[in-house]
Amino acid sequence: MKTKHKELNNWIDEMVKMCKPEKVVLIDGSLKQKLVLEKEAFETGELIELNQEKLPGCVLHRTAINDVARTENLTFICTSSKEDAGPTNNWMNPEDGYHKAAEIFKSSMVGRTMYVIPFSMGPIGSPFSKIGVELTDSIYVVDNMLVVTRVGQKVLDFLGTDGKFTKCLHSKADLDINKRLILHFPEDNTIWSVGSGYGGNVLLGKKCMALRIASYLGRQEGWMAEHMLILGVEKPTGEINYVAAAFPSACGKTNLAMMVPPEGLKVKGYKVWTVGDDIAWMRIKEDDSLWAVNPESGFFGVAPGTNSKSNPNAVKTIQKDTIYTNVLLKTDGTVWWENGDGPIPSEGIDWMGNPWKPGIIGDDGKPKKGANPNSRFTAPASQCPSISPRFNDPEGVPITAIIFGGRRASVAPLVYQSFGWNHGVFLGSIMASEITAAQYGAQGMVRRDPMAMIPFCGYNMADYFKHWLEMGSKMKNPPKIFHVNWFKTNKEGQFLWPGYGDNLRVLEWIIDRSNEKISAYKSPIGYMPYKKDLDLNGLDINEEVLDKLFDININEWVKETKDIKEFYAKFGSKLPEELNIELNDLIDRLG
Ligand code: GTP
Ligand code: SPV
Ligand code: MN
Repeated sequence: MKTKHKELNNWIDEMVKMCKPEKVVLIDGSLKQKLVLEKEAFETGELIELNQEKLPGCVLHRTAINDVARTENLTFICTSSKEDAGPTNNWMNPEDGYHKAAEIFKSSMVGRTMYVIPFSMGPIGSPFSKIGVELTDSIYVVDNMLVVTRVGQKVLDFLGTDGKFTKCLHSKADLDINKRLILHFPEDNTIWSVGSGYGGNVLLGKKCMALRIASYLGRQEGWMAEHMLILGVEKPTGEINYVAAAFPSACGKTNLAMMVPPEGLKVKGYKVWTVGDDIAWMRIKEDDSLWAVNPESGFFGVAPGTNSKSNPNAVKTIQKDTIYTNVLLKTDGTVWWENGDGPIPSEGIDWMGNPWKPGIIGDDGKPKKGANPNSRFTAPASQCPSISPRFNDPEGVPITAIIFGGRRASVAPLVYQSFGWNHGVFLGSIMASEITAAQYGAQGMVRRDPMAMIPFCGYNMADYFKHWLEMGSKMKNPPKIFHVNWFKTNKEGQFLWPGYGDNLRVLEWIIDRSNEKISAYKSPIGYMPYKKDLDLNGLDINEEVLDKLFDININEWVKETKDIKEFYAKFGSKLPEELNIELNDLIDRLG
């Protein structure tokens, strides 16, 4: 297999020598080739063909039981200097990284095929876009990359004979958790991932390239790669405001990006447009404001909880040409997950491949789930009924507001606005959220997760904060910055806010504030809404609950500032002084 690109050819040759595949196949992006590969995967069991009448073009894949989420503890930033990776990343020096991983990659593809996937993150040829090439021994990876990125000959044509690209190498090897490494070499524009078959670890265009490597490049080149959804809210006048929102994994990005206006707000005639559900690349344009593209072309969404009520657009998106991962297989060859549509099936095959019935008890004494809590669907963005007409616009969309948010049972109110850009960066830097099934770790534990980037920042996070501050100072019209929390609970642990479509009520306030249409009151933590300015039409919510949603508990916040101080201390003198000033101002305002 030869391309016109000499450096690419040499690199492939070198990787072939190490991994020793039986053959090398170029992925051309055609449907014909995809179908041939899927057929092969049905024979080996790597993929299961689903009921083609009910779910045309859909397949199911089960990962290894110990390989169902990102493994942050096995994910490294390999820079020459440890300080460049910073205190929030695992670090390895590049030489050690290559050496350790090579030991596992060596002969890992014997008897297998190496697939060469040329892909573009962002519309091909857009000033935002970056090219990557992933080498992998997994048809599941090929199938997913065909959906979530733009793949094929057209990418090679664009790359030409000497274009720049990110070198992405992946092998399942033995899927042994003790021989699993997800390594990033930002200085070499290279990613090596071995021993896993799970999404975020192996779809190397996504978290590895479009966030870790891209954030590193963004700092050098003066743009931003963020863990953000992008959506547009259109008024009947045709005016569209686009917002970008950073929430940690499994904290509501996909749901907010695809939301449907709730009853009661429908009379206002809003349309919501989905631009992206996970990643935003943002640049300052000639008009001195911030513009964003979604570098992906499909969704890799959380299945459990997705149903026709919570996310009707997602349900419509995943009826065809969708890859399901770790969900329950029903006897009729369709799929199901907890809190999905339809009745709980009376039997099926669970995500581990075992016979399942509702209520059967697992080794931990709890009822076994049919679908893994981090089970996923992979579907083309083009199939989403709310996909923005500007989804493929190489220029992106202008961002009116940036929203940060976490999953907090207490402390953070439903919504508040920063006093300005630097205070907004501060709000991003102090984000905290409960750990979810999207990553291995103590579920439910609150951790600091600045800008939802703690697992994805490809360099020293103190420098990342500085980059954010500098980007703001370069803009005449920077977006306004907000913080939201859909997940505040009562004493019984029930959510106080209905969430999902009703979040539009909060977005409406955010957009009006950004356009300076309404006033707000100053609280110690930021600007808060007057209750009269939140449109609660059609929502059954009592005054007491509303008060709880906006309550600022001074004691909790004082405790919070102590925790923030501890977190900031990790960065030592590298922490931008602006953030210390913001923290001290907050402490003062809290009294
Ligand atoms: P990743 O794809 O892992 O990055 O997750 P995500 O941020 O896209 O989260 P997603 O939208 O898939 O939601 C994750 C979980 O949170 C699902 O179980 C949703 O049902 C739930 N969820 C999403 N939005 C809301 C909300 O507004 N309120 C409540 N209570 N739950 C929500
Ligand atoms: C996340 O965990 O934030 C995801 C899933 O979106 S993964 O692509 O696996 O990282
Ligand atoms: Mn998502």
